[in-house]
Amino acid sequence: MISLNTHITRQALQCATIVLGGLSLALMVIGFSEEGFAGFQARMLPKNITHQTEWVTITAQKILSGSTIPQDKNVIFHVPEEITRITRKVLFGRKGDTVRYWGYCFPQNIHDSANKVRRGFPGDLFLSEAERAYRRMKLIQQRRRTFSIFRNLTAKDLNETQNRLQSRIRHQVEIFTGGTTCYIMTEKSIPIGADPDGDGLNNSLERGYGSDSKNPDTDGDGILDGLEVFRLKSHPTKRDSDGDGIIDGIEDANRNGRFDPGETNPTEWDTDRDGLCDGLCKVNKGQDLRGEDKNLNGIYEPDQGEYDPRKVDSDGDGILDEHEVFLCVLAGGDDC
Ligand SMILES: [Ca+2]
Ligand SMILES: [Ca+2]
Ligand SMILES: [Ca+2]
Ligand SMILES: [Ca+2]
Repeated sequence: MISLNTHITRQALQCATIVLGGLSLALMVIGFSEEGFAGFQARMLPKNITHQTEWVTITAQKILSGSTIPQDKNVIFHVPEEITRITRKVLFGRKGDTVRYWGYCFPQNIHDSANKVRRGFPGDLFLSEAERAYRRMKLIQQRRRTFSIFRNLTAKDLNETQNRLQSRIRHQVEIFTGGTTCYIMTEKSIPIGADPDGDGLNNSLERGYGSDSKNPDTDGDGILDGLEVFRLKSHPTKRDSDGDGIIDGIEDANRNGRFDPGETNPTEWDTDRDGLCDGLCKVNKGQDLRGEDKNLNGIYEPDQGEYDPRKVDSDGDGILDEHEVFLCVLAGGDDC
């Protein structure tokens, strides 16, 4: 007799689920083609390799720690139970704007849903932004090809709405929930991962940037890791990304990840480009310290001998800030 412990049993069951998932998917892909979507998959892959595409499974555990979805493969992934909800954008590292990917998620009870849906297949589709844009472009081309005033002159043709040519494939999934099994195919590899600290940067990307996946603001500068990476394009692990002495969260005063009017640019050391850095920087091969907001507090204080890092001529006297510093040095000033 072979005695099985529960751990092995659970693993075997998990395996069986994956195999079954793959099988039902294969059946659906066939169903997909019969419904007239044969060209859809072919758009992502050259025809000669469509039928020999490898199947890959990304486990819930891998998504928790962060993983990569390989390109041009049939990928099945399991959204971990630990995830209550995660947006499509965060789950796939916001790559959808530039990368074409598409997929669908199986309903929790596949057999019930299969009975309810008579045509097509049960489940919800998702398309990346780039895939949607590509499909729109194809649709416009198709419409141009099929309509000709010399051939299509009946009242029916002329009154035809755009719907006739539109595919029935619609983007549906924007939120993924734990316990769901989904299929995805992507033209370029993309990061996939959970986002336990809710900073918008998934665990695969957090590993890549070296940021802390359990701390939403790794460098403690007041701006969330996700905002730094995707919006501000600053360093999530560096408090002063541009090295001008002023920390990112003081430059981006409202900490919304944008360089707004009235703020200094956290990713450019000389916001007004007058030759003096926003805060305090070493010049003359490190011999002198020069800058505008010298006490690095984000406030322009002229009585402290500061210049405004947002203006080339802080006091409006017609002499540019850099020249004022030059004159100050010439006069032998010790705090220029
Ligand atoms: Ca995160
Ligand atoms: Ca930060
Ligand atoms: Ca700075
Ligand atoms: Ca400046």
